[in-house]
Amino acid sequence: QIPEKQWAQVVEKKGGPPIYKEIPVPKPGPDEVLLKIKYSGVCHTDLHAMKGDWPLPVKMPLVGGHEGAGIVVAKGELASGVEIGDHAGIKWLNGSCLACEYCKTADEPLCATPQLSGYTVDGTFQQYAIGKAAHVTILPKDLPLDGIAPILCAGLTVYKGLKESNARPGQTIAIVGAGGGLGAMAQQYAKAMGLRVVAIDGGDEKRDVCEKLGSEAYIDFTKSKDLVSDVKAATPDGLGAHAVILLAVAEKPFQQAVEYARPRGTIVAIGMPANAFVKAPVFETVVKMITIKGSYVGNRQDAAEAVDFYARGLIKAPFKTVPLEELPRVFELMDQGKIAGRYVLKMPE
Ligand code: 8ID
Ligand code: ZN
Ligand code: ZN
Repeated sequence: QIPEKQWAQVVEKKGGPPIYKEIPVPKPGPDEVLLKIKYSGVCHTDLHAMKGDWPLPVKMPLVGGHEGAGIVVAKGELASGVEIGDHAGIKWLNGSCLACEYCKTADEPLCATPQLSGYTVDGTFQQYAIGKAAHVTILPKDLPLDGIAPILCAGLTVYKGLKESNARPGQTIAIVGAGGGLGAMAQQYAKAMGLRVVAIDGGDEKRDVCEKLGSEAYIDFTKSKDLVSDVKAATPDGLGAHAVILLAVAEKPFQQAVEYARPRGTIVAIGMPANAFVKAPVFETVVKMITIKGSYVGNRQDAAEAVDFYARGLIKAPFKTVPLEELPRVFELMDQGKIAGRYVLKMPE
């Protein structure tokens, strides 16, 4: 039985805070499904959305969240490929036009008219959330919905970013922001792909997490006197990383990475600090033949593959579970850079 009202975290004005209150349960349109969300991860993107950090208009009032795992409880008459009772996930790309060049070539995150969960449409910080049937990720029923929630953005995004880095098994990848939500996942996917990991983050709690996740070296950016030479020294031949994955919510690493990437190295920008620029010295970029690129979530197949890595037991990133009510506290910790791994919100029953 689907109720009329439900609990949600609603951001009513730019800057927040989120208000825990009762709102109506939405009704799915013809091409949509309604999920009873069980768990939702909290991504730093949700904090950027509340703050209005990006040059992309955000819906207000807003129910954030885009790592929602739950059960399909209703569907529109055109919603195919997904059945009531299925376990499914709502990710950042809630929907796309399915007709443009990008959608037709499986580059749907680049669609010019997307619906973005917890940004341009309401997301998963509520008990019942809507997703386009074509874009929800079907989840195997034997997997725990709390553990799998962070795969829907963090896991998917770093998995895609690692593919975009072109790093090969045996090569070294530097992960910047390695102790955060995306970073913890990145270490696990990198390891599963046979890469060697140099983790960069700040503080001893992040060090513990990175060591447990199998990084070969941890470099503390708050303590290192020469980050560039420390990263290079941590690679087996001292030449630097074959690829760098930038996940930090700070501008400096985006300007520094070219210095510790090895010749022919690839730098993948994924983190999106407000008002930041990727800046690199032209001389070094040229003579080292460096590639600098962005990577933005992943397509539907990437999502299925990212889930499959999890299903095979290869991904064990740390997370803490708290009730939906505690979102404001999670945002505070996140703002202070104090979260090692991910927080996952449990919806009220
Ligand atoms: O598709 C995409 N490109 C995409 C998808 C999902 C998320 C992009 N993102 C973006 C988010 O919007 C955010 O900007 O990736 C960024 C990281 O998201 P997150 O992992 O959810 O954030 P977090 O858990 O707060 O982790 C950030 C980590 O960066 C570290 C912090 O200590 C934290 O562990 N960090 C910072 I802040 N400054 C650093 C520095 N200078 C740093 N680590 C190393 N060097
Ligand atoms: Zn996200
Ligand atoms: Zn499109």
